[in-house]
Amino acid sequence: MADVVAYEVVDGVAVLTVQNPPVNALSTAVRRGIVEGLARAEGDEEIGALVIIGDGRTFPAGADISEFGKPPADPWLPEVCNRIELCPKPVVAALHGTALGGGFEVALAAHYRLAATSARIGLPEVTLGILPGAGGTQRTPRIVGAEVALDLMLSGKPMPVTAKAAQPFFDKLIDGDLRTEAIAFARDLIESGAPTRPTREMTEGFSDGAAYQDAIAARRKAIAGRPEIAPAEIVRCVEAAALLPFETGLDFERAAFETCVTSDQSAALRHAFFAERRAAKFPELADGRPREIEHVGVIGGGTMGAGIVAACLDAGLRVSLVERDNSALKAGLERITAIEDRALERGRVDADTHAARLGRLNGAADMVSLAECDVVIEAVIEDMDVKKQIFSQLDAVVKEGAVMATNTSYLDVNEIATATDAPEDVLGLHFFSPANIMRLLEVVVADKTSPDTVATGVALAKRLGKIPVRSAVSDGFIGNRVLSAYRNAAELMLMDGATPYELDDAMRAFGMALGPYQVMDLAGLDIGWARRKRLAPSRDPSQRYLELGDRLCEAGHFGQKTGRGYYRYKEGSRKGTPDPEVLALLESERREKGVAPRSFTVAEIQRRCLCAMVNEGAKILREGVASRPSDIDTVMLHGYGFPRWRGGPMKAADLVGLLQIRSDLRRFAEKDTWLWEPDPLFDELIRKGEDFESLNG
Ligand code: TC6
Repeated sequence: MADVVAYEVVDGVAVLTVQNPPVNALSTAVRRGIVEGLARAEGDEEIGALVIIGDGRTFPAGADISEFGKPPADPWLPEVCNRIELCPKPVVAALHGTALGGGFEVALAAHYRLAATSARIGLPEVTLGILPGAGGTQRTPRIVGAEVALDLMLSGKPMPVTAKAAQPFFDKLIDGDLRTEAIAFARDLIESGAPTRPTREMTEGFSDGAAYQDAIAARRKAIAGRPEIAPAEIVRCVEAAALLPFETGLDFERAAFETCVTSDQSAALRHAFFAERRAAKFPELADGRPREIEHVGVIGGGTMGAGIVAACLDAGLRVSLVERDNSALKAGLERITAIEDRALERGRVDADTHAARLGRLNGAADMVSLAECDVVIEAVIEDMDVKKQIFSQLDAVVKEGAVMATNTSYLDVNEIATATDAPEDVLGLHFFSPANIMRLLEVVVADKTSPDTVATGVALAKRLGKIPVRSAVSDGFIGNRVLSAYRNAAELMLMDGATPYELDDAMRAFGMALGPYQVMDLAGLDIGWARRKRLAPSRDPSQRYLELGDRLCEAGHFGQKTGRGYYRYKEGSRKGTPDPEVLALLESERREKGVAPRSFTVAEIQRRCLCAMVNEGAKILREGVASRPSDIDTVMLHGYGFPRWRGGPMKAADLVGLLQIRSDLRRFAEKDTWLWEPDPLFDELIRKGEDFESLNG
């Protein structure tokens, strides 16, 4: 195996090339390799300067995230950075690709920095619940001041090296061959007798003390009250950089890093990072080969269909929209145009791109136009008969091997597939609204879906920039099943004495983007009502059922779009206020049912909601609907506003402890056993001393 850090001498310059694919993460071996390379170059009189560069697609994109949470191995990255900075010979970092996190910190510790013009830099540690703990919080502000440093560290977003704010970091941006230019630059340093230039000695970033303090104060205010630990620690460290001597600042940073890296939040955020990458690994990809996708058909130009079309156009695909008649077609095309116009108005695309996107779109009121499509996605109303009729017509017009997908949120994809003669080409692609923005895509694999069809679905997801998650056929797949359990828990608490407003406040405090009743008002109460009516004949009469939602719908209160739902909305406002009539309806239902209301603490509301989600998650796993617990987490993080810093419901349960969750479930199960009875998977895992993480593979 080649060394993870290659050492080569060119013309008196030692070139240290990190070669640790895919992203040159700074693993223990890489850190050792860099330190060894430094020592070798320092001890060799022939060497006048060093270059650190990355092989393959990028300069190191960070510390090796999989090493956090394990016992630390020497040398630590902060020591490596110090070694670089204290090297008596000039060290040049030559950046390309994505120089992120610890990778960028290595560059900050070097004495000179060059970058390919296409490179991007960033300090995304905050997205993992940590901070740039290899001196990044101390060195960055010394070069660029607090404003830009905090921008990089708190947003976590990469910045092109060509951005104005990035200029102070670089001595030169390179258009040509980076390695050749870096060696030439190092040669010039040797020839001119240029000194080392330790970042720790720089003071440019502190030159405007008032601006520095203002930036700190503004960020502190912006994050006040937020539950995440890392942003506050970052602000403290950047403040310390200006107040403390460098070495003391490093100690300060180290303590703050330890606080972050050992927190549950960081464990959860690291879990989320790997979970969304693991989700894309479908077993079918071992055999399945994706078919070519250039032309997509979408049937139905409503809100969801229009969003799907926009997502495809934005990804450079040709799209044919089909609607049932010309007026529906016109409305659908207008919806799509409006989405693309908004992107133009907001400056997200230029006029040429906007025109090119719409130029790839055509529409028709009959299915014949779908004959040449590689994939067709049906996005019409949730009605099995309508869908089956569409699929039988579709089967007759599409070319051989075209993938036929349904965007159903709940219906049985196996049954839909029976309407065709090619069930192996049928699968579910469950988009989330707005489909051109939401990154989650549940890829529903039916009994007869072929591996090639699955591979094509996954390839399409990636092309659209989505995170695909595999689900088997099940009423509500993964996300809507978990959501339904969450809502059942909420409804039972309402029945027993809580208000929708207490529920929403408690779940927002838990970290959900919106409370369950706010979400229902936003999505439209009529959607759930239609489903409840569909399922009414099969509802178990022994299960307690709150009728409040049905009463609201019968009164025409469908949520935000009608100005009334669980909340009241002023004309044009999305912010609701509690509605006393809703509370009166609730009280009267409780009276009718003979329920003596009791109060619920915030903690109990949160625990009941979490337990309901996790218990359903366990069922979903045991039934094989989801492939692994982390897939359920990915769905809930990306489709349902579950707080990322909790890692998703299954990770949150692991962090609470499965014994505790099972004991809570047993306690809740004294009433409404149908919802709370712990799934047998809990016993199985607890017996083996395992948790959900152990099932992630
Ligand atoms: C840090 O540096 C802290 C420093 C302070 C220390 C004291 N480690 O995303 P992709 C894997 S914190 C380990 O699909 P892309 C990834 O799991 C770190 N593994 O590729 C995947 O593995 P798989 C700060 C990593 O081209 C494979 O590489 N840095 C790491 O879409 C490909 O990844 C970051 O947060 C890592 N650091 O995007 C950057 N990075 O094939 C995190 C990637 O087995 N990384 N992997 O599934 C990224 O944002 C992106 O990977 C990317 C490339 C933009 C670099």
